[in-house]
Amino acid sequence: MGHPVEHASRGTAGAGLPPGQRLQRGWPVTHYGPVPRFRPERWEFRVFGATADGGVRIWNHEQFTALPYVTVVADLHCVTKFSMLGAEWGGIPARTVLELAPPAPEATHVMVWAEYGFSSNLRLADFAAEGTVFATHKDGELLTAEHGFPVRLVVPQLYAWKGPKWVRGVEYMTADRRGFWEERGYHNIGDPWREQRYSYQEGPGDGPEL
Ligand SMILES: Nc1nc2c(c(=O)[nH]1)N[C@H]1C(S)=C(S)[C@@H](COP(=O)(O)O)O[C@H]1N2
Ligand SMILES: [Mo]
Repeated sequence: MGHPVEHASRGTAGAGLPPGQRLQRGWPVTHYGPVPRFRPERWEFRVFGATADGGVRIWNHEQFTALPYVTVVADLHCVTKFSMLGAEWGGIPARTVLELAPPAPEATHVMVWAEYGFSSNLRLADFAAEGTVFATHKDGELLTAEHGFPVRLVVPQLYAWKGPKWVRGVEYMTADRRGFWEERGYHNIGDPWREQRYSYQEGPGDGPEL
């Protein structure tokens, strides 16, 4: 892999299946729209919005993938009710992005942006959780195109739609705003242990008005 492993973290693996989920054999491909083509010379990872210094931070592919590499063992829970347990994700911790391109003190949420305008919103605390990782690898192998190469987000404690494949950047936000699926009927928070699948289940304070 060419990267030293800085530390391994447990993510949320080992906790079993959240309510209503069933185990899936293998690793299905689930997403909306086409698989984007990776163009290394045009690819960049952009951190923008409510940054601490008001600026924009950009890494090209070589720079981004040279950031410290960690592994996280975490389960993947799709809201359509299948789960994949015990994957070892390798990549760059979201915390590293927060350290190198810090948000303004007023930032409360992030929008993670992917190719074709796909997005998902997260509370800053979920983004900053120890297991949240911009994965480049799974089980020691580079991600394939359909699974998000070159970079996908893994947020172990939330449903998998909260982890965009083909990530291109992060927007720091001073108020919550809904991402792609959060605008289209899925829950704004998406905690699988509380079965927060659909927006009609949201309580006061769970998300912005629809
Ligand atoms: N860019 C993008 N990322 C996405 C999606 C998508 O539609 N577009 N779907 C999400 C959903 S609903 C799931 S379950 C996982 C599936 O990841 P996999 O195809 O690697 O199993 O990707 C997530 N990331
Ligand atoms: Mo999903």
